[in-house]
Amino acid sequence: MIVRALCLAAVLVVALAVPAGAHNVTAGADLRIAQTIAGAEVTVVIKGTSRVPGPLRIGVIAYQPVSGLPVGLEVRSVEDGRALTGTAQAAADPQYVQVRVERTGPHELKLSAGGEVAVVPFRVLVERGSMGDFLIYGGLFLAALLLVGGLLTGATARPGRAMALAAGAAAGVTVAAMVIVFEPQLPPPAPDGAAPAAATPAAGGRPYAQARVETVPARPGAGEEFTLRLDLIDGSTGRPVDDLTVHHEALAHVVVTSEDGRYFRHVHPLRTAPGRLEVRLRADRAGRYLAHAELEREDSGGQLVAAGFEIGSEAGSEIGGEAGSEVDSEVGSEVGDEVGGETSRADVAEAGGAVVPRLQPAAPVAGRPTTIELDVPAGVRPWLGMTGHLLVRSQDGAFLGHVHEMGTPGSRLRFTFSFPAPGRYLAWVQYATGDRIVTAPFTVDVTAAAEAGR
Ligand SMILES: [Cu+2]
Repeated sequence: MIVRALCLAAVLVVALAVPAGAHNVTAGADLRIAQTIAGAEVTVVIKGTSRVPGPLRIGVIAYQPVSGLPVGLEVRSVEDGRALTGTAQAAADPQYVQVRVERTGPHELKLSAGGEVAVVPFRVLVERGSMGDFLIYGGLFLAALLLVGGLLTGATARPGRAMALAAGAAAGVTVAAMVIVFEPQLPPPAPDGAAPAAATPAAGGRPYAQARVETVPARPGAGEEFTLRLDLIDGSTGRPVDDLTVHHEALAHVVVTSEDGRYFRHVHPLRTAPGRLEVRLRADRAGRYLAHAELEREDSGGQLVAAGFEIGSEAGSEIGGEAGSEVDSEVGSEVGDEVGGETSRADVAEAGGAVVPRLQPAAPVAGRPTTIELDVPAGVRPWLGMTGHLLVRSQDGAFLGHVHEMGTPGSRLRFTFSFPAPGRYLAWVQYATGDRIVTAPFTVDVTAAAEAGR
């Protein structure tokens, strides 16, 4: 009977378990989302909360010297429409702004800075007492009650009833003890505010998002600011895809490169409407550019979206001289001459010194792992949840790879990468220091396995 009760309890606990949530703010887990806003790379942090109504703490970490870029915050409960506002100053070590939330469940965080607005949906979750706790305390309470009853009945000399009550007390204690032993192996219950579990989860998961990538204007001029826009549609319903999970601390990671690789930006577009992601960019040279977007739909998996666009030769029409100064003020972006002689300051967050990574083997072979090691200055700090990022593009742009240094920050970054085919690859290592994101470009020539064997 006890076994049956335990089984029932286990089934209930499993049934109530919440599916892996996408944008949840819980007591134990902060929500971190990288955003490219007002030309700056920032990570918005919503600190986990343990009680509602209560304060929600929001901060904006800057990875570039932004000298107190103000970011407007508005937290709105989707259920009752109540909204509260505040302003956070983006900084390397930010002050957290407190916003009071009245309830759990779906919320939206609206961010505004430099004329740009993003809306990040998230859920406030608060832990409920678990089924296990209920059984432990319930069992012990029942046992105590029955024991007292047993003693009283015994005192009034009714041995039959006393025995029955004592047996009940023993059962209560046993349930409590069993739950104490087995509870750690059971999944936790759904917290307050969790999304209702899908009644019929699609077999095999949701389809990949159909992505349409365009620039606004359609053909931006060199030096002109433009918007790179991703519209994501679910092909099976025709509806916008608005269920991207936060992976590596972003809704989407977008890498924009010029065909020759001299232009490189790794940015995190803003969700400006359901299914729409946008990021503002500027490129100083005419030519063909490539955009690669890494994104991940809930219950679908990761996907890579690739698209090309053209930058026209005519300079941005009326913004002319002003554009230059705007680019200069773009959050201390610096580009080194080593990026193939590029002189635009907006192209790369910051170029490392002359980059000479150590390769092992020195002549990488297609299909075999290559170790790429790079010395870095002291004070590297995690960015997007990792110490270092390596992005690799084939020369024609058909291939894009992305791996990480997972270790703790030290004096070097070490990556292992298997180049898929022989040829020349463009590579960029990225890491964050105290006040900037360093981008170190280099090229790698990969030989075929047979050639290497000769
Ligand atoms: Cu990214």
